[in-house]
Amino acid sequence: MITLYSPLHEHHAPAFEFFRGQRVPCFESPARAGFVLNELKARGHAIRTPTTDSHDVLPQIHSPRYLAFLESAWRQWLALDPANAAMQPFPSVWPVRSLRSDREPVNFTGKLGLYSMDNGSPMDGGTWAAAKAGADAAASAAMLLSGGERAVFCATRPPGHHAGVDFMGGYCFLNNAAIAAQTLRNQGCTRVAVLDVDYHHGNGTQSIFYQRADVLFVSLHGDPRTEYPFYLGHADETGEGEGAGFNLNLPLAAGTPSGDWFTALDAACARIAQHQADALVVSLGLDTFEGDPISTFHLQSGDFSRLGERLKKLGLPTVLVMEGGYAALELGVNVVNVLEGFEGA
Ligand code: Q9C
Ligand code: ZN
Repeated sequence: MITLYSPLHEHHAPAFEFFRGQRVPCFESPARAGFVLNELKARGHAIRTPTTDSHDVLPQIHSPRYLAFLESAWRQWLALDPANAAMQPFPSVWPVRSLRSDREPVNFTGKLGLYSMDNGSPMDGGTWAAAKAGADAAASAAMLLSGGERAVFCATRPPGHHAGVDFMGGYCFLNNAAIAAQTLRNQGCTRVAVLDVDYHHGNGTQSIFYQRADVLFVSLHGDPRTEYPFYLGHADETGEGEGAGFNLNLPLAAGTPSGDWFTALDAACARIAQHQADALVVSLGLDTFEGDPISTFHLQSGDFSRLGERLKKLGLPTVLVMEGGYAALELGVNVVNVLEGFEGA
């Protein structure tokens, strides 16, 4: 299967994030995509640069004021003080319950909090270009499917599934999976399914499609009672309005054994088959891996081949978009195992 890759991701390389109150090197690093690229090349996979501009689909997923902020955030940060070039902006105040989010503050910190769900999404001068290149890859993959391609993988970073209509979060800025799904709809697919297998619930993707019946969202993930993002991803979230019945969450306890994970995957696939989708978008997080430094599931590298085989059996044109996965050394093997499992099935 074709992989879409843009080297622009390298420019998104913030130095640190906060972890247990300490500054630590970012888990979500350029090296992640480097290991994926190396493994793809070593195992003979075709790699192409994205060709479709996501400019027109972006405002179908994200709000104009959020896009305007994201595109100009680094310029605004530097305008405060040229010395900020060597610093990272982090939000420190958020419009939680009883505070207003309809008025955009003039103050940069005020805007950053308005457009963030956490303080865990470090930015630098290359963040917009990298995120936009990822969105372009997602749109390009959808276009390749409408041109008859069976499956396309987007080797994207930063990831996207925590980003909502008007906020960043969990290392995510633009929701690549949602952009792929919407592009498929624009290209004439009547029904699309998004399957999110990242360790963390895809709160952004769920919220974007929560009131829509045309895009089914199905996710298996660590139970939000104990796992990030904590405030979404429960089993009783089933969609609302037109979207009632078109959202399925399968939360799993921290530490869930791989056998139970694959049982949940079967339930997810059964719901997708029932949707009679024209196409599938997979939010491919690899942080379900045993060796992941911030997650608690136990998938082995060989299990990712089995995941690829199971996805293939859905029999749908498929876009796979890379999400999380922080055991960087093993990330390439785990990703390519999914792709080859899919191809071999
Ligand atoms: N600064 C994805 O896998 N952050 N995002 C933990 C706190 C939450 C993971 C560190 C993990 C987000 C796409
Ligand atoms: Zn994740």
